[in-house]
Amino acid sequence: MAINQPNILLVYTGGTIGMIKHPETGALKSFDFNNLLKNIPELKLLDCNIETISFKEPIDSSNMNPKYWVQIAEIIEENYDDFDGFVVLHGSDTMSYSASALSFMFENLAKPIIFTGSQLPIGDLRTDAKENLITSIQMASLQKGGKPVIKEVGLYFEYKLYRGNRTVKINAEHFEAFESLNYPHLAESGVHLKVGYNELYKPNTRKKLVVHKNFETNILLIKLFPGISESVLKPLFDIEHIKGVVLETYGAGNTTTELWFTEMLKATIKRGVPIINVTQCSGGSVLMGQYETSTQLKSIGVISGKDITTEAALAKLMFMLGEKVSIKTFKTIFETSLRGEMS
Ligand code: ASN
Repeated sequence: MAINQPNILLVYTGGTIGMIKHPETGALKSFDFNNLLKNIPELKLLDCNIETISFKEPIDSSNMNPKYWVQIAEIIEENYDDFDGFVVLHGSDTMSYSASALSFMFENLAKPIIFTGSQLPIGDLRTDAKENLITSIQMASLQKGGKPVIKEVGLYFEYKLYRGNRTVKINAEHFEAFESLNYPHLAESGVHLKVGYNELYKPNTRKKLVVHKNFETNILLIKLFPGISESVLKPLFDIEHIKGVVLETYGAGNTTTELWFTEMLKATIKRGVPIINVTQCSGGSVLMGQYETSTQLKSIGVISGKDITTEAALAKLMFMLGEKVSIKTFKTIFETSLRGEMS
């Protein structure tokens, strides 16, 4: 390894970036990591030392789950002291969920963990994979006074670095596949790499890194729609082992005021099951009490997700339930920003 150059660990989990087309069906399928590296000789030109670790069996990120999150986190944890930054190659479909989850897992993170991937495989002539990968490595290598510039979980795609837990996948075709509507991007790649120093997360770096690995997956995500019925919804809320609910509501956190609905939520909260209110809108915030159609939610103790994304709300709920946060403090802690995921 060349000295005085940042050491970067590349973690390959799968995703389109490393896929090839099945010769008969034409469907994209994960391929091995060496194939991916062969396609980017440019990596040798970067001013950093790169080492790589791959999932034994790379996955399409639609198969992502908390067990894999722990696998990614353990790879990073085991190598934390030996590297200055980490780049996680991941399918774009669930990248925002994973980036959110990892942000909660790594408390007092003092180094960059940058998620990236691509819309076209690395072997494709018009691929977006090269730029995404190369610039992600450069972002992870950025240093000031011998210390990493980025000390959080980021997501880099199509010339922009975002805070991972603020992103959503907004397009299945465009190279610009992600957006962060409630928080500005952290950096931009043009002729120069432009870093928004004011936007970067500033953790307490004197505190020791703690890696949390427990997630509760017995939760519900319910998206409201006009006509949603008691007969369908009630049995779901009555499931005994449901530990938490994310409710995707209208606008600024509004719902139907029909009595059955409010009573159902009230009974669920009484059972000690937290209900999180997030908006279906891509941008903006929940503000319970702004309309009559959300006042009832506030009074029964529904938790405000404020301007959190659904992806980050799910990860935060699974994480906090996994950490066995007491029901007494659950609301206060959920409504507090833990990793810059809400304003
Ligand atoms: N299905 C792929 C995945 O998420 C999509 C991609 O990476 N662009 O693994």
